[in-house]
Amino acid sequence: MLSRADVIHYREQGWVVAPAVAGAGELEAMRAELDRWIEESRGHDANYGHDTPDGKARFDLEAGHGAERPRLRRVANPADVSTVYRDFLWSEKVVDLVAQLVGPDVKFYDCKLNLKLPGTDTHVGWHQDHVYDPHTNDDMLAALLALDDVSEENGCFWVVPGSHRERYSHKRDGRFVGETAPELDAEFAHRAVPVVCAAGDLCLMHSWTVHGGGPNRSDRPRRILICDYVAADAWPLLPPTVPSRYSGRIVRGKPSPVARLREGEIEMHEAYDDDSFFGLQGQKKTAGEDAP
Ligand SMILES: O=C(O)CCC(=O)C(=O)O
Repeated sequence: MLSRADVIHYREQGWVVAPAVAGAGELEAMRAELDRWIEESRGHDANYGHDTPDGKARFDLEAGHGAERPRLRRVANPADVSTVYRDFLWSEKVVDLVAQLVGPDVKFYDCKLNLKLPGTDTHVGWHQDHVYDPHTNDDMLAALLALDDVSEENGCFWVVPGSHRERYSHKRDGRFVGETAPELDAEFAHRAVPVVCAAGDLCLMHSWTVHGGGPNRSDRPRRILICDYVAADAWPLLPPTVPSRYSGRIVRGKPSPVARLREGEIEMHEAYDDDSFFGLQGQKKTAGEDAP
């Protein structure tokens, strides 16, 4: 359960960390599954796993990836292909936390594993998740589970407190680029705080909170599981950017026969071809492609 102070922190700052949500056994099982995928990636020289609802690759590789030095950076919707992930993300203890912030009725939307393995350059540009998957209202959040101890050294993500009340364009020259304008980088870097977590901690972050992060400069992996949940009465305004076979599934409470509308404007974007948001944000350094 989140305390009253935790809920206030989320409402005021746009994020909060619930400690020790995943137990040692769950972490071990999730890491073992992921280790198997990293091993499997050694046999591929380009993004692979097109058994997804939109045909995009489930397994996204950074440039420089090879059998000797695997650089898997993203797995789209691990819950679609692994009961270990599905069981955790739909567990009562997790959806109850989510429900305290967007509930009582909650839908699963999508999930992904974001990896910053030692020696990779993976970084994440400043962005707001809601822009990727606009909904009729703002009761939507990302739950980010640390699979490793996460610090500034191994590339923790950074959040901009209070930015969930702000709106920024994620377009450049009219084209969706999935990150805010470079002129804002210094301001966000100044305002942002690092989300330092122990393995098993779960950060709950509002879908409008500006966040991003730098590369892993350590010799330790930084692996996180990210899951988007929405209130049952929040309906998508665009097709999901990372569609899951379970997108829209009720994981707590009951379905809503209505869409609740929030007054205001939301920037809409065109569909993009990249397998993951790393490519969209300009990190074209995907295995099998030339770096820009
Ligand atoms: O991997 C990270 O550090 C953050 C990922 C992220 O911002 C996202 O997937 O929206």
